[in-house]
Amino acid sequence: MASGVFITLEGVEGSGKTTQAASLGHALLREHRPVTITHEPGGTRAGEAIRSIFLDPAVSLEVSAELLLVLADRAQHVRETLRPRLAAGEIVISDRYSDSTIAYQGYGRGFDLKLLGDLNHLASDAIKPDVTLVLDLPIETGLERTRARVKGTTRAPDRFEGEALEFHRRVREGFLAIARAEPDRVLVIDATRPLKVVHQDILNAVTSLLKRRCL
Ligand code: Z5A
Repeated sequence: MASGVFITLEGVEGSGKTTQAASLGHALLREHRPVTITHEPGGTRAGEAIRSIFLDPAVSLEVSAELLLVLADRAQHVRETLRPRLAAGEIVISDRYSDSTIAYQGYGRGFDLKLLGDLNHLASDAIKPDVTLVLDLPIETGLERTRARVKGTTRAPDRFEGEALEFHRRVREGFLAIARAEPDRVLVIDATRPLKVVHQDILNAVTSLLKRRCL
């Protein structure tokens, strides 16, 4: 495979991944670089169908069904979007990827981490991010942000927004544990700071990666 660069943004809910993925994408496009911004669950037609079941609070899902759905989404996303774009030499930015499975289904739901590693390997066709930026903040701050966003709208909380605080705490700890285990790939960014400051840290990390790759 290819000359492309794979960047993932991870973190708990409301940490700013979607906003920062867009700002990073715009900054790289201004430098005339080829960029694809994508997300999980979703990012393909099949993935968007899976996403609507996955997040629907009215759909009751067994935890194993939840896990298999997110892996099916990843298998499609990798083969339909990620691998071809990377093979074409693009910079691909994904809002969530396989570390979310370790954090949510592993640390959050309690699935065996070794089993998840093997399943992630299968679903991702062994495609690993070149760099992962974990946007870290207290879960209360993230949940406040997402609540403020839906205030005054008719949107109901999704299946994950309705989970107990303890679940979200375990997920945050999961992301931090992944970062401790893989310091060469994963960078933790303090996401409590203003948008522009967080953006600058992300851009610095990506710029230094592109320089190392002579891109
Ligand atoms: N999931 C899983 O269980 N297993 C998996 O393997 C995968 C996913 C891949 C996807 O939900 C759910 O799927 C997710 C985990 C699970 N559920 N949870 N939790 P999603 O895609 O709908 O939601 P999300 O990924 O959690 O994203 P989010 O809630 O939209 O948050 P975000 O993308 O991190 O943040 P944002 O939308 O950019 O910002 C949220 C608000 O905060 C918004 O109003 C911003 O303007 C504001 N914001 C952002 N940054 C700042 C700063 N720095 N200061 C102030 N305000 C800010």
